[in-house]
Amino acid sequence: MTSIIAPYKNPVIPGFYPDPSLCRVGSDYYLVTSSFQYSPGVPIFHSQDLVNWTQIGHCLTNKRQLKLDGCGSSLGNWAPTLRYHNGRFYMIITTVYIGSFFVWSEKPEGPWSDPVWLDWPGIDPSLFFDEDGRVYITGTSGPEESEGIYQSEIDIETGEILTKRQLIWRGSGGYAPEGPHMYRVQGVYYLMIAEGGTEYGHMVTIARSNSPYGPYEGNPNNPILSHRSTNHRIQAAGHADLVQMEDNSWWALFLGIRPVSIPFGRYHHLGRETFLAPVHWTQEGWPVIGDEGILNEKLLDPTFQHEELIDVDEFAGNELKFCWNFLRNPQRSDWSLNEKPGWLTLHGSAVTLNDIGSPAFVGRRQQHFKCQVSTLLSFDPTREDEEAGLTVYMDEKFHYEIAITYDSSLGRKVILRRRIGSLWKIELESALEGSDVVLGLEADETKYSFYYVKSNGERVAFGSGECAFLSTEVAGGFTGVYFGLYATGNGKPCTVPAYFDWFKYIPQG
Ligand code: 6LW
Repeated sequence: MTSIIAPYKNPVIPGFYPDPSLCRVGSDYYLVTSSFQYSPGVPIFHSQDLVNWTQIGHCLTNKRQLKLDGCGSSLGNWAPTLRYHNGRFYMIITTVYIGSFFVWSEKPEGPWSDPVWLDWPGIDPSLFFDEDGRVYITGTSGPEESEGIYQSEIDIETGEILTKRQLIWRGSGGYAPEGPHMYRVQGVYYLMIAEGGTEYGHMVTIARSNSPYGPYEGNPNNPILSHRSTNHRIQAAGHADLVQMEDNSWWALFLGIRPVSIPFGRYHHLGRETFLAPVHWTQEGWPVIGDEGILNEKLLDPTFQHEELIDVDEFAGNELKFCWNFLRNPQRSDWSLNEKPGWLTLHGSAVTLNDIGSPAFVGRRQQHFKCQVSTLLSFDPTREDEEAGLTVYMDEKFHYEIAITYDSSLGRKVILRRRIGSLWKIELESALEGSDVVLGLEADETKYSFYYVKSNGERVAFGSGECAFLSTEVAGGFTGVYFGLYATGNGKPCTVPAYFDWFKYIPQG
C-alpha cells in the first residue's frame, strides 16, 4: 500500500496539462488531461503515489477519435473524465462544436476503442458508476438551457441516454458552473464542480444529496478550494477531481496557474498545470481541499524542477516519445523517423505556423520557467520561402522562431522572427555556411534568449523575446507554450527535407 510519503512539490505535472481527472485501480493511479487542438489527444499518466507521474500514452490516437481538422486554437478536446469499472477504463470528453463521446479500454495504455458518440449537449461530461449498477452522466448546460449541471442515466454499453436530462444543481452562484464529478461517500451522493471561470476567479464547490437524482444541497461553506482575490503564488485553482488512497486518505488533483509577476501585472505562459492537495472531511461531512480551501505554501515550490523531465531525444526509435505532439491531424507524409534513421525528418508543406492547419510540426510543452532547449538541424533550402527551425509556439498568432531559410543574395541564412498578433517581423538575419547548425534558446521567467552554433563551434547570441507576449493574458486561449521543430514551404511544399539529429530539453535549477 502506497501513501504519500515523498516530499512533494507542486505542480505535480508541470506544463500545459489542465483539467485533470483520475481514478485508482488497486495501488495504481491513472490521470488524464485536456489536449485541445493537439494530437495524439488526451495524454494519460500513471502513478503509485499521486506525486510522481509518468505518461503511458494517449487515449485518442487515430482519426476516428480525433476530429481536429481545421479546429481553432484552444478548441478541440476539452476536459476529459477518467473512470474505471468492471475491468474497463472509460474516458469521456467533448470535442468542442462536434460533440461528446467516450472511449474505453481494458488497458490504460490502450489501445482505446472507437468513439461512442453521445446525444448529450454541453461540455465537461463525467461518468459515475453507482453501486446498484446504474451509470450516470453529468455535464454542463447546453446552448438552449439555463446554466447549471445536468444529469441522466446512461447505458455504458451503447451510450444511450436512458432518462430525461435534468438540472440537478445550479452551483453556489458563481459564473460558469462546469467540470462536474459525482462521488458516493458513506452512502451520500456528492456533486463537486468548478465555478467562476477557469481564470483568476476559479473555485471548486460541492453539494450533496441522499439520492443520485438530488435535490442537492450546497455546502454552506463553499468554495472548498479557491485562490481568488488572494496574492497566492498559484492562481486559478479549480476543476478538481477527488481520489481516496488505500490508506483511506483523500486527495484532490486540480488545475492552477503560476503567473509571473511584473510591476502592476502578471501573466502565465506555461498554461494551466496539474496540482495536488490533501483533502480532509469536516464533522458536518463536507470535504475541504488544502488548508481551508487554500493550497499550503509548504507544498508549493514554483521553482521546483522535476529533474526526471530532462529530455535528450536522439530520435533513435521508430516511434516518437509520448511528450511529442502534432497540431491537429498531421499529414503522415510530413514526418518520418525511418527516412534517415536516427534523425527526425520533416517535409515542409504549404501549411505554415500562421495557419489554423497542421504544418510539419512536432512539439513538446514547456514545463519549466528556466530551461535550455536546442536541436541540431541539417537543412539546405534552395528557395526563399523554404524554412525549418525551432519555434516557441503559443498559437498561430503568437510564436517566435529561430530558423534556417534561403536568401537570393545571402544564400543560406539564419533568421529570428517574432509574431505577436498583427506584429510580425524578422528581427535578425545572418548568412550561414555549412548545412548543419545547432539552434537553441535559454528560457527564464521573463524571456527567451536565442542562439545558434556555427559548424566551426562558434556560438552566436541571436536576439530574444519576452515570455509575456506568448502568455494567456496576451494571446488568450486555454493552452500553454510549446517548443516545436518545424518546416514549411510557406505556401508550397519544400523542395528539400529538414533533418533534426537530436533535441535537448534541460530544466535549469
Ligand atoms: C473546460 C472547463 C474549463 O472544459 O476550461 O477549467 C475548459 N475549466 O471546465 C477547457 O479547459
